[in-house]
Amino acid sequence: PNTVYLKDYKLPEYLIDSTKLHFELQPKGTLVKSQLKVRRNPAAGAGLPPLLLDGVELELLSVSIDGQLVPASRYQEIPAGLSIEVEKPEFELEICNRISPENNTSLEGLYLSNGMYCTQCEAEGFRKITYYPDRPDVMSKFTTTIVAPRQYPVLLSNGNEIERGATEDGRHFVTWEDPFAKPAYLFALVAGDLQRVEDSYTTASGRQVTLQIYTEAKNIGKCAHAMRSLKKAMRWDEEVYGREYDLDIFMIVAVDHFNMGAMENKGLNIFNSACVLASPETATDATFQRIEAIVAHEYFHNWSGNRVTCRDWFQLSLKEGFTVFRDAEFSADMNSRAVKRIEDVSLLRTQQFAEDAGPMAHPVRPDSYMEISNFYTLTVYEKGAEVVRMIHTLLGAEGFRKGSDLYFDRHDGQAVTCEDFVKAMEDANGVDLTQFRRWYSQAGTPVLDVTDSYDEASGSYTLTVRQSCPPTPGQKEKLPFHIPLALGLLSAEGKDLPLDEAGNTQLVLPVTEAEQTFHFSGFAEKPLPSLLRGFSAPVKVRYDYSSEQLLFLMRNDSDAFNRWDAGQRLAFAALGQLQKDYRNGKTLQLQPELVEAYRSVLRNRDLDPALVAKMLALPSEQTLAEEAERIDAEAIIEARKFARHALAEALKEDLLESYRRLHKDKPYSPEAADIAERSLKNTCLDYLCATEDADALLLAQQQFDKAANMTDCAAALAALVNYGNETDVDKSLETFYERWKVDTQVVELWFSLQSGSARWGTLERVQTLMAHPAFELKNPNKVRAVIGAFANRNFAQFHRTDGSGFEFVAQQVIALDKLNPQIAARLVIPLTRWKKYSSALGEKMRQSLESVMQSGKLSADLYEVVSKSLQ
Ligand code: HT7
Ligand code: ZN
Repeated sequence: PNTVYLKDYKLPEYLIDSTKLHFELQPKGTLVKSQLKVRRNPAAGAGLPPLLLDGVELELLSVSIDGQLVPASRYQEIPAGLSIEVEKPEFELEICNRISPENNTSLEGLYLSNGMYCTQCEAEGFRKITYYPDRPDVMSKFTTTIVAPRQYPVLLSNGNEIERGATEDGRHFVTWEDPFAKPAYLFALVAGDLQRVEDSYTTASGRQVTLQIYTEAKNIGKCAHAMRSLKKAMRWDEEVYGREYDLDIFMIVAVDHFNMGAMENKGLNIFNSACVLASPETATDATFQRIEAIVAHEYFHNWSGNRVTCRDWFQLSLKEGFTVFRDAEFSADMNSRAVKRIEDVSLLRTQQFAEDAGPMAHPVRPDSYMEISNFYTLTVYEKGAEVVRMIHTLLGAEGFRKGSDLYFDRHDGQAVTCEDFVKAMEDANGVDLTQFRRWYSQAGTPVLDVTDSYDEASGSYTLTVRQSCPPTPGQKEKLPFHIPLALGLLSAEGKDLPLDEAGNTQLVLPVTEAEQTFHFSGFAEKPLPSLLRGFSAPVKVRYDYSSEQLLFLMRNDSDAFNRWDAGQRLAFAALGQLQKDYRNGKTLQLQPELVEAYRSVLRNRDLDPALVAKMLALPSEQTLAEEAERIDAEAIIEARKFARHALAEALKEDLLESYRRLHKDKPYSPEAADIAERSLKNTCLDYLCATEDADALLLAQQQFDKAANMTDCAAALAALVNYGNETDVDKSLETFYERWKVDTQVVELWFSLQSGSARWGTLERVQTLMAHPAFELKNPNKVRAVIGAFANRNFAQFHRTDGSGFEFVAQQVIALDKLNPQIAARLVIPLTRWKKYSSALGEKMRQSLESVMQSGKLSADLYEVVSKSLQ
């Protein structure tokens, strides 16, 4: 496969002023007619070069220019699509082609999902529908007519419906017109036998917008939460960003076969069913919150992505990083801010940091790619959002809003770059972000080594910060980043000390040099630093805290994030010691301070229960692996298992007291306060079951038997699966399946509970699950629930010392690549980190990766990931 470079970007040779599409839907042979008003781009240069149109797996039927059939001698089918000779600077091009949605298992372009036609065009899926300049900087006004048999009563596309009627042969048609120019990746079409729920929204300026959510009839009762979330998101975007919705209708469609979470097509968002459908009986609190976040994320794209879009795919973070930042702030405003931050940082630390340290590491704005689908990464999305957050921190909320207003005003209707975004922020605030731009171009996770000193005589305190960044592929040396380091200093009483003459108790230190010193004065004793408050930059901070200092911060820091982080540091240290002792064959013993710290957190009734639940959670095995110099999987597993068990034994009474207090018999609500209580209650239940006491398992069994909502039911089932006796677990799993086999989302949960369990999800059981009638290799949700959960969450079974876990995943990747390359390339990622493992296990991992490479011709997606990982 070819490598595409950012440095090679060239303006499009031709522009498309309008795009008229006509579809005649047939599973095996859908006819597509496209009529394009083509114009030579005056900015691209002189002359009339051939018109190059992208096209993949298309059957070309005819080409006409200005109503005349073009002879085959004047165009050529080339590997990338079609090349057409051009004679004049403006003309009307008509192309007819045929495609086969039924055979499309890649879920890109036009495909069928449970008998419903739907499309996925981002990033380069439109070229699987018709010949077109499939690049985001070609923006066009689309009109779409869909003709289909009556068994597909609902026919949808972007914009507003302008016509509908019957055809002479008994079919029907609907025509849609989108008044906003857009790139082809935002095109969408849906046709099916769907039901809808409808609501309306009045914008701040008083316009009425119709809101519709479409699903299969059986799911119509599961749309209320998404609709509520959509209306909240619309209001929030008006209040926080001054952004109103711009069409008369906004539609969401739920689809079962989908490669990602959802897609922000203009006016017609298409969602993975798992990210839109929920009811208290079938969805957990985590799902309710995820739906709220994803509905908001896709809605926010209407401005950050659609009205202002990306010039090229290297700029992907322009829309994704910014939109993830926007949805994170929305979720923080709707729920607990601290808990949302902890969740996002945990994801970043485990997965994005691992990506930054691995063979596929790339900057937030990559310089090159073979397959763009591989760059929908945690770096582009989550680190990209952190970069936007840092700009917010540096400018303050007001300055950031000035910047975003200027950005939207200046670039409305354009396809722009990350540079344009930063420039708008600079211009609106009169600041210089030159050095800050390195966050877009340099990969890797910076490390801050912090030391301090205190001079008793003068009462002055000095903080020294050294920054470094490890090399990443293609980038050996890094220049210093501009890092906003949020700092507080605590007195011996645990109070925030004033840091400057204005009396500020928190400052954002501008760390810009490789080594830098910051001075503070006026202290009667040495203060204790609270560093990187709120995780103000995506970096690792090393400071030599003692256990006492961490316990002190856990109790006293006014920054909730850093209270949690102090607990994590303490747990890391304890788990590190346990790993060492395990390797040296010593008897394991948990540090008593950690037990007491957890006890006092559990007893603290002033804290948000959701925060308590987070503070009680030990760092995951994946997080411990990311932090390790060299991964010793067995030591990680044994140390963590021991610590969990020891904590559970020591805190038994407190856990039971909290469980009883929080286990209430009240109707389900997805409100933050109720979610928080359920989260702490179920954390306690899981710890209690870790003792494997019969009483605790009985509690779980009772909760499972009586649960009136899926949060409690699934938490109890998970505890039973992880700790219960085999026959009982089998029975509970069977009962659960029989009750819920009609519900696709619940069956996915049932799969992932088993595959992700270290105890239950043995390789043999996972293989049995793959043979289950409800499993479908063509459905990415099922693949993620069984194989993904095994590879990413079942640390113990995936890392079996005989390497069979790796081999299993490698085989599935090979099989999947033939059906759905995007999913195969994602599933292989856990195998790519082999260099970080201790030699025997690392070698087994490398061999499975090698077996993928040797298995035959790989897709470009999979080839890119595997070849870069084997280098
Ligand atoms: N912008 C959307 C990305 C997306 C996607 C990318 C590649 C392949 C399939 C896809 N489905 C959706 C979703 C988002 O980030 O909002
Ligand atoms: Zn997005």
